[in-house]
This record gives sequence, C-alpha cells and structure tokens, in this order.
Amino acid sequence: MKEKIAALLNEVEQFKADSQENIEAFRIKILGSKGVLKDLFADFKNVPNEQKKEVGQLINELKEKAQDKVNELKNNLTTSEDSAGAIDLTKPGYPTPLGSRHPISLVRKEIIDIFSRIGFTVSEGPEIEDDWHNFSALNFPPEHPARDMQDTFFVKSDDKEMALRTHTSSVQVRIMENTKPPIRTLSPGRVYRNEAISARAHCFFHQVEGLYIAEKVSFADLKQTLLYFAKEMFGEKTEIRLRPSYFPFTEPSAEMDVSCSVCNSKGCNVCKYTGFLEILGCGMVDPSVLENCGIDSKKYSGFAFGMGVERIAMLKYKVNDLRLYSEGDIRFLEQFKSAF
Ligand code: 2NL
Repeated sequence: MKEKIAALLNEVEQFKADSQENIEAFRIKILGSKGVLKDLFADFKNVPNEQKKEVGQLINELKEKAQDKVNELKNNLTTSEDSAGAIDLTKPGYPTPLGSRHPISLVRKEIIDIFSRIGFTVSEGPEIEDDWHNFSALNFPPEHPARDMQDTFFVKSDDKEMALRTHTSSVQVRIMENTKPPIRTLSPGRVYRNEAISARAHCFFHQVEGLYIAEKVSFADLKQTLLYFAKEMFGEKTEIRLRPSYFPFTEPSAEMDVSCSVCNSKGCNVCKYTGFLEILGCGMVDPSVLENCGIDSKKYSGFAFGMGVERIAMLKYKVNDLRLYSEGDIRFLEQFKSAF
C-alpha cells in the first residue's frame, strides 16, 4: 500500500494541465467521491495496526497535495487567461449613472413654459450692472437703503462703480430702452443681495420677472394673467389673493398669495394657519419708469411682476433650507429625477 501511495504522490507532483476540463478530470480521479483517495481510505481498515499511523499520515499528505495542486492549477489558468487580455465581449457593460436636473432649473423651466404659452419671450442681460439699469431708471431715490453697501454688492470695473444686480428688472429696463411696445417678456436670472447666509436668506438667488407693455393694459390684465399662472403652476383649484404693497418701480403695487394646496386653505404649518402662501410681487409699471426708458406713458401702460424661484421650489418640493440649493449634496440633487 505504501508503494501505491508513493506512486500516486509522484503522479500528483508531476501532473500538468492546460485547461479547466483537465484539472476537473484530475480532481475527480483523485479527490472525487469515487476517486483514488476514497479507495485508499476504504482499504485503510486492512492495514496492520502497527503501520496505521505511518500509512494514515501518507494518505493525508496525498490528499493535501492533490488539493493544493488543483487550486494552484486553477489559479494559474485564470491569471494566464486574464494576462493574455482575453476580454469577454458578451459581458454587459457597466451602467453609466444618469444625472438629474437641478430643482431651480426645473422650476424656472416650468415658469417659462407657462408664460410662453401666452406669448411671453425670454430675455437675458448682464449680472454686473451700472447704477442706472439696476436703480435709477427704476425710481430708486438716492437715499434708498438698497443702494447701501449693507444691502448690495458693489464692484469696481474699469474705474466705474458697478453693482451685482439685485433683481432682473435691470434686464427689462434694457429691453424697454431698445424695443418699441408691445413688449411681453420674461427675464429669468441670478441676482445678488448682501445678506448673511441662513436657512431663509442667501447672498444670491434666482428670479423670474415678467413685463407686459402695450396700449390700455390694466390691473385687470395683471390679475387675470397671474391667476392663469397660479392655476397652471399649483393646480386648477388654486385661488389667488392680492394685498396692497410697495415697490419703487410700480404703482399701485401688490403682493400675491396662492391658496395653500397642502391643506386646501384649512390651515397647516406650511401656510402658518393662514390658508395662503405668498409667491410674488407685482404692480402697474410706474409711468416715470416708462418715461426713464423712453416709452410714452400717455400712450402705453404695463404691468410687471417678480418671483423668487427658490421660494416656489421650496413650496413645490417641500425644501426647508435655502442652503441645500447651492451645496451640491448628491443626496439632495438625486431626488429630482424628472421627465425634462
Ligand atoms: C419680488 C417683486 C417685482 C417687478 C418686480 C418690474 C420691472 C420693471 C418695472 C416695474 Cl422694468 N416692475 N418688476 C415689479 C413688481 C415686483 O418683484 O418680490 N420679487 C422677488
């Protein structure tokens, strides 16, 4: 029996294989359930007692060597296949993760789509503005607090005092200066305010302003246009409420609330138990603003409105902290998968 085991040990040591099939055949022959080792263990009971220890050790050695050999051959075979550059072209590819649109982009697009259906075009302009387009043309008196360093970022450009625009009305001033009415345009864009950053305030945000100038435009036109917008944006059942307000560039001026769709105006913590949510400011363009921009205020009148995109997105997506919009946290951004 010892010679038989020694011969098998030799066979195991010498064995070479160039394919998985050969290795597997070898494994079955030696280690399989009907293999050589099985027979050896079966014969073991016939070994004389004084030889049992020695023969037992030899059989175990054979088993370990055979197992090691199979593992070694298998490893060699897989690494040599890889290093030979064998690529399995039938394997499926790694998926490329799709990005998502930013909630500010989604809401801005939705606002633009709604107004473009009633004939509004989109106009854009510079973010660094001169005093005239950001303040003076819009009736801001010289001592107005918005002209203070505390409220507005001022920068020097070619030795000229410039401001980071505080609203996109500056774009609409440029449009009025260059276009003969009728004018029906939206100006979306980023605006800047010198404010301490918190959950409810940021040093920049996004606005969409609207401007409509033609003959005989009335406050009724303003109200019906904004009612149409509110219903498109927040649902057919939405009601609006206009409260008197003040802006330097409109007269009369108003703030608009929409009925709270969270509680159907019954009162909840989103609308602070008022049943309404403030979403924009609006008014009839002050005749002196029209004149500042070269438009005859006796012939033409118009309305204007402005809304904060962050605020509308907060209501729509229940976002409770303005800082989330600009931190770029992928866990926040991934929640806005959408059709467009
Ligand atoms: C708000 C309020 C408003 C306007 C913007 C405007 C523009 C021109 C003339 C007159 Cl060129 N008005 N825009 C009017 C009323 C309100 O914005 O709360 N925005 C976030």
